[in-house]
Amino acid sequence: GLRPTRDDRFSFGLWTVGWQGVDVFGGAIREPLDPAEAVHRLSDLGAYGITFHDNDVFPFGADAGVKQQHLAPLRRALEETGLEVPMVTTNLFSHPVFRDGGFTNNDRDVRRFALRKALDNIDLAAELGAHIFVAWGGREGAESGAAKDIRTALDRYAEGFDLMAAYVLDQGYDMRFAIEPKPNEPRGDILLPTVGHALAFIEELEHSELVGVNPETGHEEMASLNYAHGLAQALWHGKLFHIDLNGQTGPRYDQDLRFGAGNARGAFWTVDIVENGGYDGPRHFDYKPPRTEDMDGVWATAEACMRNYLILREKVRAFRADPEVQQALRDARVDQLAEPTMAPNETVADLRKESFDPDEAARRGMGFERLDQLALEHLYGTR
Ligand code: GLT
Ligand code: MN
Ligand code: MN
Ligand code: MN
Repeated sequence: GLRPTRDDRFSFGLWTVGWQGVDVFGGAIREPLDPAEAVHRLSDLGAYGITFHDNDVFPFGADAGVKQQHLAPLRRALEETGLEVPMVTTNLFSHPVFRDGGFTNNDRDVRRFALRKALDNIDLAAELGAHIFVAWGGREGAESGAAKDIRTALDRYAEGFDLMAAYVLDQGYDMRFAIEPKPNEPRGDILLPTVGHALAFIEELEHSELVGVNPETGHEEMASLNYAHGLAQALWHGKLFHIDLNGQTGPRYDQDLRFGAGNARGAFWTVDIVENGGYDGPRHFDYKPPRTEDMDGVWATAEACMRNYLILREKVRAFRADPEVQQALRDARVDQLAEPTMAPNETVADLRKESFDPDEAARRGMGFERLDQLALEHLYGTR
């Protein structure tokens, strides 16, 4: 059905429904949202979990006492609702000290401070039972040329992940890291701008097995990339540790629309790969309720994220179960792609002696458009 249940494993960042609407051109248009209230509301709507940055819950610079004061009502709300905290992340971008980033800041003191802040929050994440620690390095980047030596910055970035990974191993935490790529905004050019960049970076890390990616719909689409393809490649590498679902309309600023808005066709293929590609983590929404909305509008968007996911899940299931689609898939030779190009004991010599008529093969249409039209008709609701 279209009613979310806990088994659907929908989660939301506290910063999503809690976004006060501050943007480059204007200040807050909504009151601060109490994290405990967010937990209760999201629970009532059918979510199974919430995620947060340290400073979504307690203020920057809070000492141990102040931290606990802010954490107590959140813990109580989690207990009352049974909601989980599958993922936690650190804010290394809002405070002015992070104007040039955290782990890759040119200023060594700031880098050391950023590491301490992240490590403290890893402890909290472990305590709350989170198994994923997201790292969005939104301020790790540059607007200018010579100010940032990218190769050296990547050394420091890797040093940061190596330290955090060694720390979780040392503490015996069951925790993995998920790097969230983004091409730009707030920096002119952000380091690890796409899923592909992040995957390559991860392979250079000391504990690469503990590090994967957290791709966000809008961030890949800002780079004109195909989000579903990015998810598929991350899965292929065994690196899809977490996902940030939202909506985006092409390459422009980061819109963070509710999931299913924006590129609806992309959302269809996103749900298809998430459901059928072997991903078993939370269906996490990272979006921003538009500034036009009051709190009723905020809860309407949260509900819509889950509802749109479930609508698309039904459509994807119907598409995959449709006998005409199954025939069209065979006509498109999708099954042939699964067959290795070389048979088990074949050699290059076998390959060479085969006769082939390229002109005949070149006449075979692929039948992709008919297949794609069937998908669109499932999406548009005519099948
Ligand atoms: C910030 C960013 C998101 C990240 C969050 C995690 S914070 O809102 O725009 O894409 O996922 O740090
Ligand atoms: Mn995100
Ligand atoms: Mn975004
Ligand atoms: Mn965002």
